[in-house]
Amino acid sequence: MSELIQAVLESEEKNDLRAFVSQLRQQEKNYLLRNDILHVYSEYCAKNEQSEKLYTFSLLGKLLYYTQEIIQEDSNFCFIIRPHIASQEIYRVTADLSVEAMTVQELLDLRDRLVNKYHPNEGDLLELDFGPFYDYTPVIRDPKNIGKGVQYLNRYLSSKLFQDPKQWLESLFSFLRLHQYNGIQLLINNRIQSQQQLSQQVKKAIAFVTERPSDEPYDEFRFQLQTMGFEPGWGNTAQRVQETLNILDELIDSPDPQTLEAFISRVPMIFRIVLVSAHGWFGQEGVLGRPDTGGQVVYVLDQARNLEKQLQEDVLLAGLDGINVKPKVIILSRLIPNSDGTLCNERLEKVYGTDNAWILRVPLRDFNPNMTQNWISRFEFWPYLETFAIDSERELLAEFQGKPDLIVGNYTDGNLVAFLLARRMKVTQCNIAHALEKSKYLFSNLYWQDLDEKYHFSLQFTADLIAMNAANFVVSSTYQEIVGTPDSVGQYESYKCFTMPELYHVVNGIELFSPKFNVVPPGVNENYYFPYTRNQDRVESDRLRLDEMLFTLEDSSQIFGKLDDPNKRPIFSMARLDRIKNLTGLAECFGQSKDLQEHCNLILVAGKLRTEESDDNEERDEIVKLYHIIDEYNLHGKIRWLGVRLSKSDSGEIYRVIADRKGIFVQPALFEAFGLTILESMISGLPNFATQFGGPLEIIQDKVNGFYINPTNLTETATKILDFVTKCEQNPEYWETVSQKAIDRVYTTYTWKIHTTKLLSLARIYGFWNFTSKENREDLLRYLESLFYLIYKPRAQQLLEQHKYR
Ligand code: UDP
Ligand code: LCN
Repeated sequence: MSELIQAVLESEEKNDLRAFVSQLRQQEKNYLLRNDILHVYSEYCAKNEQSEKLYTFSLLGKLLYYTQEIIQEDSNFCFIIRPHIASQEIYRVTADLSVEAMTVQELLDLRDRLVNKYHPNEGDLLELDFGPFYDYTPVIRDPKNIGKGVQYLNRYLSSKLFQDPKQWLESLFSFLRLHQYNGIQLLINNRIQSQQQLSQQVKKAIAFVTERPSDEPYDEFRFQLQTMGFEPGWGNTAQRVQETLNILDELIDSPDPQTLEAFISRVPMIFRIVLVSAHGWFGQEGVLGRPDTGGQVVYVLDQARNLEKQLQEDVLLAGLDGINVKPKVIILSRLIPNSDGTLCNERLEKVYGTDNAWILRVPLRDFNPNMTQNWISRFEFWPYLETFAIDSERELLAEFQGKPDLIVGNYTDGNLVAFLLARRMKVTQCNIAHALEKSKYLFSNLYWQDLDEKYHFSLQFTADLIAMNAANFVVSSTYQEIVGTPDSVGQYESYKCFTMPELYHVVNGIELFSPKFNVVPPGVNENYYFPYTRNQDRVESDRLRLDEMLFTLEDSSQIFGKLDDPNKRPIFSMARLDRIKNLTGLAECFGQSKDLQEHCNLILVAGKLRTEESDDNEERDEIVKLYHIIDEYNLHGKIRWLGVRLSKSDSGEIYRVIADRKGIFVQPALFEAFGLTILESMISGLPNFATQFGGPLEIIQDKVNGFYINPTNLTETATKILDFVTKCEQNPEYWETVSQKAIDRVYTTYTWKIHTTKLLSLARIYGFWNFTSKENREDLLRYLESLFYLIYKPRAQQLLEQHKYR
């Protein structure tokens, strides 16, 4: 990119750069983000005769397209350029247009100066740098392969196997001896004493099983195999055992990535899984739509169910049912004594539709009953996590009668608990962010001190850094969650380099090219969410009841608004009432477009109707704002706002009822990490108009199976919806086509079966890697522990002090 700046300077466009910089100088803001930069540039271009050419095709246009931020200090400008995904270059451009590269440290100092928090005379600030810990681990080279960690790792491991077969086969042999279930030895016993013997015995065993009828059950030849050195775990029939042994034989002879993956994926090593979803409300009924409780709960419950199912299938196939292997999945959450009619005060609750998946709730220690007996916002939860982890460890050991094989954290708090548990129990740790708040709240790090009273981001971002670096592997729902798009920074990427003024500087917060990152999107629960056309699976009385609730029922306790004409096409949205979800933005967009109101009604399902029922700041603000918009644009008669908490089956049927009326779903979030409502509504057959900021950009293919909207551009959004609606009025088949494509998209790409198969395969391969690699993570983990004890914990204790007086 320096070349691009150079090219601008050496071309005729140097004068444009000079004029643009002088225009920048007239801006009120001295910190411009990409949108601001493009805005100033388009204003600049508009004055030019060849404005279009200058904006789109010039060298300067290209340079500014890649510029994420411009910071003005005195007469100089700092350009932060992102020439490629996951890369950053920083330049100082002076008044006379000389350009020099700046270091990350200089940039962070500059940002501190901008908020008057730069105090060099008081000594240096703590600088966090995780770079050195990744120096001795493999890294992906091409950014397009970021998020395909396991593929890379398999290639890396099998090439090692190839280069130094003796050492690696030794490791493989030791790894195979490791596995047990409740004290019962699996795979190989001590009749096989060396790696050479293993490869001889494998050939013998193959010859033995090949002679047997392919469908002969394992139990009938178990003892013969045992005398050859093989224990349960190879397969449930002669054929399956033969296949598994063949794969191992091939791996020993000529290792390649596919064979390695195929073999490790069959190793029976995961039977007990913990999914940590620490903050409340975690339950199966009556929790969705409350603050903090949305997709994560849905995701974790579905994941638990499907993991159990997959583990059960794996156990059967591996021939382990004969020795009574019973997989168990525990969702670990907090117990909330004052549970407001939910089951969040119950210690143990079985997950519906499973044999052995449970929600285990562990109470917070009673520091101040006002806090610990009640729901606490996720932003206030930090002081309780360490003791929660200590108490949970005890309970988990008792419930499992031993250690788990995998700990999956969810969201910052769950990930930190997963780190503490994994460290104590020496178990593989997986991170799932769901949403990283750092990129959700603009300037959340730069102004952390101003926001700390409400959000405590200093704790959250420190916890994020600890957990994401500690994790053996990270599961993300989209590629852009890790490294964004060509023009926007990814959520994990935003942890790469940032300042927390007066607290610390992060010069390298995470290695985005590490193979620990894996994109594994979630699915939808197909029992509840399915196409509206599947009439045989729908319950007519529910359909009628929900149709009435959505469009005509008068019940002011939970429904606001009476429609003048309930038969207009419904524009539907459902979300928690937090600011980022931006339901108020959708109401405003609808309010500003008389045309849209002509053709459609707006139907919102959104948690609550009254501020006095809410104990969440953002939720209260949003409620007030929504009423204000309804009045301001006089939307009475055109909008229904349902403050209901739906059961799972009702929430599925609601989308279908909207689809019966050929409605559409709008997801107007200012940023959406992934967006389960998009999958739910698509599989139900609803054409979607979803935010272009975040995950929906990967779920939907624009104008094929849905549409992108820019929710900050109300006029454009209204026009897009109106165009679609008019097109459907002229040609009803258009709605059907988009609807069918939306359904197909989910079935082909977003299923829990795909998710769990991949997740378990990751858990096994990363487990194997940890075992075989001589990589010593202890130094990294010690560094992270220091952060935890020296930064996180004292701050958490300060917050606890404040909580004592609430
Ligand atoms: N949901 C619900 N009732 C509501 C609001 C949301 O049942 O009033 C459900 C919705 O069906 C979806 C989840 O909560 O399953 C929201 O997940 P999403 O990923 O869309 O957003 P999040 O709330 O996690 O940010
Ligand atoms: C949190 C969010 O904000 C959503 O975008 C996701 O869909 C949900 O978690 C599940 O991962």
